[in-house]
Amino acid sequence: MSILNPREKSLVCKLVYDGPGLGGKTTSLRSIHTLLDPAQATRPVLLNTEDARTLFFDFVPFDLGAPCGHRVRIQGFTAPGQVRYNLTRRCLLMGADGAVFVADASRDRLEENRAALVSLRTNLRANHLDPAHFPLVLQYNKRDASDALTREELEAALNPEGLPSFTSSALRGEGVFDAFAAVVQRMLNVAAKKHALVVDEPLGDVAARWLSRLAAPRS
Ligand SMILES: Nc1nc2c(ncn2[C@@H]2O[C@H](COP(=O)(O)OP(=O)(O)OP(=O)(O)O)[C@@H](O)[C@H]2O)c(=O)[nH]1
Ligand SMILES: [Mg+2]
Repeated sequence: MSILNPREKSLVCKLVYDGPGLGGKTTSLRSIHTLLDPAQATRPVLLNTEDARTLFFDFVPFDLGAPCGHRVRIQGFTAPGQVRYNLTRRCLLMGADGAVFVADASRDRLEENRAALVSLRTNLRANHLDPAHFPLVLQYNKRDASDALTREELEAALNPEGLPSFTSSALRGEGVFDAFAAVVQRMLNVAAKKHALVVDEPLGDVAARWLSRLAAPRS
């Protein structure tokens, strides 16, 4: 759960990238890290198998500066996508403040996406987090794949709830940051409300604006 330290004026939130195996969670987190920390002052922690599949988790801390006078840090995690690591995914969601579901837009992965999304919601509930009110955004990755489903097909199959959704190619660094900014906005607004953090403008809105300015020169 988000931690507010009033003496240090800092807020720390936990963000988890979840989704089916090989969908592009690790690639997405690395792409955000490259944009937010081009000098690579912080090093991602990647706990992989030999063939670069996530084994436990990846971890990258993001420092979003001090919007509204409070230093905001995001602890970014990716879960291992392989079906057999469900218990690890469940544990990683403990105390999460937001999540990005990275779907694989490849046509033959639709059922795995569906199952992974159901599993994410089950794991949220197991952690006493209500999926209906939890800051969650969908990222339809691998839109560059030749057999990629269209945005409309993915929306119809995965998003009847109308959650915020974004198409992306993590490999090309496209769309990933938009999904990140959207989840950060929701997550920080919820956290600020929970901690009764009084600021002129919703904290998440200020952070999202700062993030979009940061991304602007690249688009
Ligand atoms: N074509 C294409 N390939 C991608 C994209 N994103 C990731 N990949 C590739 O897909 C493979 C898996 O990417 P990862 O980021 O390791 O996937 P993951 O979701 O972390 O996988 P697990 O850790 O096993 O759950 C790698 O070979 C990536 O280079 C994308 O947007 N387009
Ligand atoms: Mg991974």
